[in-house]
Amino acid sequence: MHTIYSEEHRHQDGNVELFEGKVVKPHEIPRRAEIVLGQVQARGLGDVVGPHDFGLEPILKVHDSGFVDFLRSCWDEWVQSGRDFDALPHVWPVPGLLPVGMKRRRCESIDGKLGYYAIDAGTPIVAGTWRAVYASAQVALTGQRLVATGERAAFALCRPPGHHAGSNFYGGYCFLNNAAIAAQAFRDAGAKKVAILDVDYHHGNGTQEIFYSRNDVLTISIHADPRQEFPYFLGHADEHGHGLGEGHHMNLPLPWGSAWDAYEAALDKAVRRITDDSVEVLVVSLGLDTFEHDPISRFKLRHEDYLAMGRKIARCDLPTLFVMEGGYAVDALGINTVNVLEGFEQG
Ligand code: SP5
Ligand code: ZN
Repeated sequence: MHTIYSEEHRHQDGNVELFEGKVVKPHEIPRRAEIVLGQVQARGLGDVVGPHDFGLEPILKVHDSGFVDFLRSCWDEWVQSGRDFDALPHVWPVPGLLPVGMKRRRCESIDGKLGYYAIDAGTPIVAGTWRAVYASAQVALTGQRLVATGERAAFALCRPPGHHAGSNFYGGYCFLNNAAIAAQAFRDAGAKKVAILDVDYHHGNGTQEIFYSRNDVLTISIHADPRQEFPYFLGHADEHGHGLGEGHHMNLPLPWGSAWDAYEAALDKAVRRITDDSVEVLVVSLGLDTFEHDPISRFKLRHEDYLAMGRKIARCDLPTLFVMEGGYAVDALGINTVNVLEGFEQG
């Protein structure tokens, strides 16, 4: 299968992340994408191609225009306010900070805007963030085009990742929701029903939010239980969709320490839900932070489990776009990623 890759990702290179009470070097670093690209080439997965530029239009079908404007102008506003280090939020409009009965208001101050749009303080915005984020979305859209025009599968080597970003918020190292943008593009290219299967260790809260009230995009996430793990406030087993979307969302939370046996049972449920529906195309949010040696996660998947994961995803028997998400055991990230993709091609 083709891999879509852009070097623009290197412009997202933050200095700091607030992590477990400390200011640490970011886990989400440029070397992640370079390691994956290296494995794709070393194992001869297929040609590597650059992205086309589809512009802002397909992004604005998923994301609020005020939010996109904020991502584009944030760094300049931050610098104009006299700062020269990473832009991070430090105060949030929780309900008690609003007058009773009033909606939260977007503040003119850049600090207010950061708190308005960010869900966490782990996701630094730097000078090159928008460049990298825009290219990452175009990488996903280019993969979408390849699959929509007849390829069985494609691998969008997106960085930064996307699944924590919602229609009007960013965080969890994510800014624009690449998988959601691609899924919407499949709809706009004529697919009647699209499924997004999210196998990242963390719940795909942004993807859930974007499609929660819709019945044309089935969203399924297998992840660490939010009662224990980031993003904490969403991703529980009893969230099934709302209104028209009722029954078109599925969360499969698993406890810390889960290994392949428990994971495989959840993946079987997800595959059954997809094959029971009239889904025409599959988008996989491919996070590899379920790995046993991931530094920020607590699942126990091993190298060989990713081959089995790819074979199982192939059982859906659908045109499939893989979109890169998380995975922070950087030295193993390429092996685990390409294992899924090779497993899929064998399956
Ligand atoms: C795309 C993606 O994988 N984003 C992950 C963002 C996670 N950031 C917060 C991590 C907080 C980890 N705290 C560990 C507590 C339990 N081990
Ligand atoms: Zn993750």
